[in-house]
Amino acid sequence: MSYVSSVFERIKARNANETEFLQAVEEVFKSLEPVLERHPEYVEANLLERIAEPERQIIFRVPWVDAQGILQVNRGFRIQYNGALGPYKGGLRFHPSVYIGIIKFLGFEQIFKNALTGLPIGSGKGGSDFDPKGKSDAEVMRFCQSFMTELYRHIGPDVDVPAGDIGVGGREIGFLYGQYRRIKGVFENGVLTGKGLSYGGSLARTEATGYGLIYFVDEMLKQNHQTIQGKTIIISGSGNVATYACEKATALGAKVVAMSDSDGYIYDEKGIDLALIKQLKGVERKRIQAYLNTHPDAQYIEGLGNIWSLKCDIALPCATQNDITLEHAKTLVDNGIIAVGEGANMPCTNEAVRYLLEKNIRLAPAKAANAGGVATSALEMIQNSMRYSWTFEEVDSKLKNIMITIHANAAAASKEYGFGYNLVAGANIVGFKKVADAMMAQGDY
Ligand code: NDP
Ligand code: 2IT
Repeated sequence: MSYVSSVFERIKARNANETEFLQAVEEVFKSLEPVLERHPEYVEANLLERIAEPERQIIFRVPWVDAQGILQVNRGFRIQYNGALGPYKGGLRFHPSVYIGIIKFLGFEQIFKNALTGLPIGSGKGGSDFDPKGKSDAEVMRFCQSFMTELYRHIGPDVDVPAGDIGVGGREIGFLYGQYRRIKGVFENGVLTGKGLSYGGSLARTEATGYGLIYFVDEMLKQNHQTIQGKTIIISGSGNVATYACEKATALGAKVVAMSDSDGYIYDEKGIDLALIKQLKGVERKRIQAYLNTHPDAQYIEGLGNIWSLKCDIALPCATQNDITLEHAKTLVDNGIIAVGEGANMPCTNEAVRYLLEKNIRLAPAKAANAGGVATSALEMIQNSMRYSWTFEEVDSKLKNIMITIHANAAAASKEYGFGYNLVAGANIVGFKKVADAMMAQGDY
C-alpha cells in the first residue's frame, strides 16, 4: 500500500462517520502523490497524517433563552486546525446541519486556501447547530452573546480570528464582537473580521468572496481566449457569496438567469433582478419565492438540485457542500457548459469533480476560487493593526491581484507536477507545499 493510501486508511478508521471530512481529505491526498515522490522528507516526517489532525478541537455548550422564555441548548465548535502560517483564521457557520464532520472538513480546506492567499494566516473553523432562520434579532443576539461567552477565552487578534460563513453575516459578527469587548474590556477589533465599517470592518470585505470568484473564473477563461462577458450563468444560493458573484458577473457583461435558496430556485430569462434579491434575502430575510410577487414572468421551481438542469455556459455553486453531484455534472455537460466556479466550499462531490475534469470542463476549485473572502479578511486584520483604512478601490485592487496570483501559482504547480492545466491539483499542491515547509521548519513533533 502506498504511503498516501495507508495514511488515508488510518484517517478513515479514526474519523469514521465524518463523511464530509473524509471526502475533503481524499480529494486533497489524490493530488499529492507526485509531490511526495519528489519530497521523501515529507513522508519521513509523516506530514500527511499530521496535517490532517487538527491542532486543537473545542466543543462547548451554548445555552440561551428564546422569545418564549424557554432555555435552549446548542452545541458550539471551534477547531484550531493549523497555525504554522499565522493566527488560526476562518469562519463560523450557524446551521442546523453543523456537526464535527462539517467543521473539520471546512477547517481542513481552510489550511490550503489560506496558504494560497500568500498572507500570514493559519487555519481555523467553527460554528454551531443553531438555526438563525425565523429567530428574532433579540434571540440571535442572546445566542451570539452566549456563544462568545465561551469562545472569547480561545481567540484573540494574534491567536485565532473568526469571521462569517453560512448563517453568520454582519449582524452576527456585530453581536459577537460586542460581547467579546464587554468581557475583555479592550477594543481589540482584530479579533474578528467581516465587521461593520463603523467599528473597523474593511471596505469590500462584504463583496470579496463573490467578486474574487468572478475575477478568478474570468482569469481561467482567459487561458482559452474567452471572458465572462456575454456568458449565461446559473448561481445556486442567494446569500453573501452568491449575491456578490452575481453583481460582479453582471457588471462584466454576463447574464445571471437563476439563483436559489434552500427551498427552490428562481429562473428569470431576462436576467436576475439583483436589487430585489438583496432586499428579499439580505434585508427582509424572506424566501426567494417572494421574487414572483413583483416579477410574475419569472418562474419558481421547488427543490435545489433542479437548478443544474437549466442550460448555461457557467455554473457557480455558491450555497453549500455537495450541491453538484455526478448526475448534475452529467446534465451540465450535456447542456454544453464550459466552466464551473466553486464559490461555496466543496460544492461538487468528488465524483462530479472527476467527471468535469475528464470532460475538459474548466473547473475553478473552491480553495482557490473562493479564497478572496479570507484574503480580504486578512487585509482587514492588517488595517486593524495599522489603525487605518484603505479605500474600496485599494482593497478591491489588492483582491484582484491576489486572485490572479492564486490562479497563476495553481496553474504553474499543476503543470510542474504533470497534471496539465488542472487547477484542482494545482491549488492542492501549492497550498500543501507552503504549509508543509512551514511545519517542517518548525519541527512540530
Ligand atoms: P449565507 O448564509 O449568506 O448564504 C447561504 C445561501 O446558501 C443561502 O441562500 C442559503 O439558503 C443557501 N443554503 C445554505 N445551506 C443550504 C443547504 N444546506 N441547502 C441548500 N441551500 C443552502 O452564506 P455564504 O454566502 O456566506 O456562504 C455560502 C457558501 O460559501 C458556503 O459554502 C460557505 O462556506 C462559502 N464561503 C463563504 C465565504 C464568505 O466570505 N462568506 C468565503 C468562502 C466560502 P437559505 O436562505 O434558504 O438558508
Ligand atoms: O470559507 C471561508 O473562507 C470563509 N467563510 C471566510 C473566512 C474568513 O475568515 O474570512
